[in-house]
Amino acid sequence: MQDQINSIKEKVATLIKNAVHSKELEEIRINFLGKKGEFTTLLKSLGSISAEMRPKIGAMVNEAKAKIEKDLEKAVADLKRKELDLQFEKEKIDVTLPGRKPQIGTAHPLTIIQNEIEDIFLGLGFSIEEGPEIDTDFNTFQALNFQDDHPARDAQDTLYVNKDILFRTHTSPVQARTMQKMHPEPVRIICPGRVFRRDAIDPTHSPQFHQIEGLLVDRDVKFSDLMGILEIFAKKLFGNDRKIRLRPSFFPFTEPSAEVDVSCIFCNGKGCSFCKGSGWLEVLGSGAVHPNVLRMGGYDPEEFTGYAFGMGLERITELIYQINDIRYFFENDVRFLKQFK
Ligand code: 2U9
Repeated sequence: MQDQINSIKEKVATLIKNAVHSKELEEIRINFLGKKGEFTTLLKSLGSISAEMRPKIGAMVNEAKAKIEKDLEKAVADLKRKELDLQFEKEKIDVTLPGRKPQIGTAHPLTIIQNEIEDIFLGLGFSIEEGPEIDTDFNTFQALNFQDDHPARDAQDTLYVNKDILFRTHTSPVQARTMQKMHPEPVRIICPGRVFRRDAIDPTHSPQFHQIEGLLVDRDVKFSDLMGILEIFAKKLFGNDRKIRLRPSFFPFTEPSAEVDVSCIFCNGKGCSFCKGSGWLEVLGSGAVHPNVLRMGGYDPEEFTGYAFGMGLERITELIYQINDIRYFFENDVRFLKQFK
């Protein structure tokens, strides 16, 4: 009998040692200590035990069962500990690792420069006006004194929705609308915004780009006022030792008109590759508002005069950041964009 009990104990000890899941230990308990377990079967097989031997055998079996119960409890606890240690190992976090720096966004270079230009003119008493990107032929061309056969009206340059509706080619319609709305009050505005030209994309052309135009209409406005405001603008945006130069030009909406250069921001006027040796960089166009434009805006040119200017935002931004390809501005390459803080 002792041999049979010892054989069960050895079998259980091996099973417990090899168990890797707590449910295996539960099966050992059921198979050996349960009502239909091996000990119960052993006792049933000893039906002919003498009365005096029964208590002795009963005690031997109970002692073996108690030992197995104790071993099972320890094995369950050990297994749970191992499972917990395994889980900790899998889920452990090394708190000494450096934190992951969150990817923070940066302002687009065009936004940075547009904000700088807006701040300069807001500081000079101008307000910001915006308007529709799709506008009428009248607000875009007629109100700006474009003759009917002006090449700018040509479908080669302008994107038309229909005969009278088009994608604005400059932000000038906003100034025209503002004059029609505000006359005879003075106007002192800048008009930033997207404009559209029928142009194939290449390093210097895009069918969509941005302009910032300005308009001042009041009594007794002189051309020298325009030169003064442009000099202040150039010094504030490009550096205080910048100079400006005006060259005669022509625009239908201004007379006289002038292209405006700033002394080169790279060689300070000596001549370099950026300014092609001239010492000057063209930055904007300007002029005294044409009387016809004042009239169509509801202002009597005998009583009111004004000046206007216009610049390409991409052009200014390319100069400041030395960017040589307009396509960088709209390709959204993070490697390009994240350089601008
Ligand atoms: C009204 C009256 C006058 C806006 C002006 C320019 C000169 C000019 C170009 C510069 C580069 C456009 O981005 S660009 O291609 N613009 O040179 N624009 S004066 O004159 C106006 C506008 C509206 C009612």
